Amino acid sequence: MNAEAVARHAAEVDEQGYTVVADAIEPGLVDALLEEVERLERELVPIAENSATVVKGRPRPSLPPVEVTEHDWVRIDDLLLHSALFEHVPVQPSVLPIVEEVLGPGCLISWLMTSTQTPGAVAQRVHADDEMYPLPRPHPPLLCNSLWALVDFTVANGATRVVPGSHRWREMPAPPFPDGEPIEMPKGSVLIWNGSLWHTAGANTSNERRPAITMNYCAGFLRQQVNQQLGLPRSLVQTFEPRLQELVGYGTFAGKMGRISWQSPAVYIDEEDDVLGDILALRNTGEATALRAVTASA
Ligand SMILES: O=C(O)CCC(=O)C(=O)O
Repeated sequence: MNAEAVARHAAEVDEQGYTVVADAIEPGLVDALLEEVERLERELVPIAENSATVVKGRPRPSLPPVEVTEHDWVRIDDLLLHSALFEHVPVQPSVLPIVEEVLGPGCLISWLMTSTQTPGAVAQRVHADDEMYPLPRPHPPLLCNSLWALVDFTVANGATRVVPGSHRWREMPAPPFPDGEPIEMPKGSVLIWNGSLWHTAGANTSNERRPAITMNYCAGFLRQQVNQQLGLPRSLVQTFEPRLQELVGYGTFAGKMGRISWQSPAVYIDEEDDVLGDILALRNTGEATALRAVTASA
């Protein structure tokens, strides 16, 4: 995407709170992602549920199996953990530059998951993704979400609905909730919005599923909603391209935030052993000495 298009989309996010990038994703990748999402929905063990949500991921034998057909909204979290194919998502050249323009270059992956409205799914509560941040609104962009349409989004199948301009409101989303405007868009399009924008997944009144991927980024000075450093084994992160390693958190913000012993965590990615072992050994020696001193003086 050229600089002019990036600036135009970022300006739309600034002005109306959202933008749509048509034909953002190459058709072969969209089809492969769709296939992979469907495979995971078949193969992963559900680990958490509530009345309308199934979140799937790591097996938890203690939880009873959940029939997907009982539910109308299926989500799979931590997609980087589940398949190498999803590594294309956070670094997508038609999306990431727009997000970087909105949040700044040090932005991070906050979450990467599926959002599938199955037939009969009710609408979500109208919400803003940044509701949990205890800051007066409006505020500078903290989150920027991108929703990837893996099929055509229509009013009938539950296209995302947005409330234009609401990212500039002082109020938190509260009843009576506005209906919002449906964003109908062809398969392969990506809807990008400021995390303060009021929005919702629409009700799916069709007979077709509405699968999507939600790739959410946060500003580099914020805590990521999903813990990407503990949630992704280092042996897996070692295989990521450098930009993806940064996006999951192996870098610093403003040269300082996120550091380890005054270095970027990036320097530790490829170490097989505990690179902090030497420091730990010194700590243990120091502790033993200090303990002896305490015992002697007691
Ligand atoms: O799936 C959608 O249309 C929207 C999802 C969403 O709003 C969310 O996850 O916060």
